[in-house]
Amino acid sequence: MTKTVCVVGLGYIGLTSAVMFSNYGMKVHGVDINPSVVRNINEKKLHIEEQGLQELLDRALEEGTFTASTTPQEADAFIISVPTPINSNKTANLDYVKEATKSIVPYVKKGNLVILESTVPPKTVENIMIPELMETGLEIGTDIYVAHSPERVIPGKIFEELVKNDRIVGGINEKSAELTKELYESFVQGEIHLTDATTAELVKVMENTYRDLNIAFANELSKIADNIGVNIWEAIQFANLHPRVNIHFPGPGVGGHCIAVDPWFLVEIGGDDAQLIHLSRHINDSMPAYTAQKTLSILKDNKIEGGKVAVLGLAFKGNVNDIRESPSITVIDYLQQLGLEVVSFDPHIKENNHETQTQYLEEATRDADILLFLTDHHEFKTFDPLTITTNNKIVFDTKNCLNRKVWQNAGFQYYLLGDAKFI
Ligand code: SAJ
Repeated sequence: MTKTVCVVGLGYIGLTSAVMFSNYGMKVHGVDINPSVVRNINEKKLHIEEQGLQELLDRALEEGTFTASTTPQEADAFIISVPTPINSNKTANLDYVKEATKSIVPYVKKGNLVILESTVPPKTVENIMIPELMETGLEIGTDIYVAHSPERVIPGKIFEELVKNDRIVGGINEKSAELTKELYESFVQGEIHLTDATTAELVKVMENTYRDLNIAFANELSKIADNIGVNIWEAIQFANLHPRVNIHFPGPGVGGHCIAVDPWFLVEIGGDDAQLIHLSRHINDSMPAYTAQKTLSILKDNKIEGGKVAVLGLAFKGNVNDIRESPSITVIDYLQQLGLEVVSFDPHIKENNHETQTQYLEEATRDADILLFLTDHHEFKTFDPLTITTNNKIVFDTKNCLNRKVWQNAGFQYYLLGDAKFI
């Protein structure tokens, strides 16, 4: 039975998994190449926002079941959980996976298990990790075991989903998969399904690509609805009453480090066979420009030339403080290119990450000609429009997160993305 775990990469997935293992009977050592991340963690300061994380980290540090540093340590199992971004030409950047694997080589001993958690293009375990692990001089598959155990958790509900979700575990051989299952069973209550590493890699990328395609469909529908006088949100809700239909929802774009990135892995390896996936990426990437253009049209419709936009929401989605690949940033760029002045506010992002950002709602809205909601944070849903001072009373809701009646009763003109009554 595995007793010690070394987790490489202390981001959303690495850190949350590390504190779970350390609260469920393992002794865990976490590694991050960024010394300030390590320093903060050791001082119980979080660099990421996730419900329940602070308590679990505090307990693990106090009980001594979790330590963190910038270098790996010997352990029974190694878990690699590092970013897998895309390069500017949309090809997968697997440098972090390669470097992280290299970094554990001096510490890997006979009988150890090495698990990749990061989302990767199919064949990464085989083509990138295995050659690095061969440097240990140990026999792969008999001396050391290797598996892919992709995470499936949604930011905002990570701890609930880490426990409850089923997991797909792919080993380079049966023993590798079995050992990985045994390790995760310490806290996973969902079923753990075993397969080979390449299948597990493909399954994970397929899941996120499914969501990207579905959202692209919703975004395309929202553009059609804008032109024909239909509220797409209502239409999708009705369509989803069909027992075999589950259309996702439109918005100002698709962000985050997963859904907007992983489909490119399939485009890269699929080439001409991945046309639908490729097109969906383009549709979703077209939404920030579309949103900016609609904002300008609304202003023009109200006889406002130029004007100031208060952008509400910088995070890539509601109730997180993560701005990676956030469509809000791209929307702001387009708004500025269209000659509009922008001030932005996000109650979840406590440090100014963007030149337009203010920490004060009042400062963002005071002289605004339009309030542009780009993220469905719960704080926004409960805003009382009567308490908001603006220059013009116009609101554009791109996430269907506001109560139309409440805003209209407060004297605002309410516009909804994907609602033709629009303009
Ligand atoms: N979005 C829409 N319309 C929707 C749903 C989402 O426009 O109907 C947008 C969001 O606003 C956001 C983006 O899509 O900008 C992505 O958000 P998300 O909530 O769909 O996904 P992530 O990136 O937070 O998490 C996804 C999850 N994958 C799936 O649901 C298949 C999660 O389970 C994965 O673990 C995670 O990717 C990951 O790490 O791969």
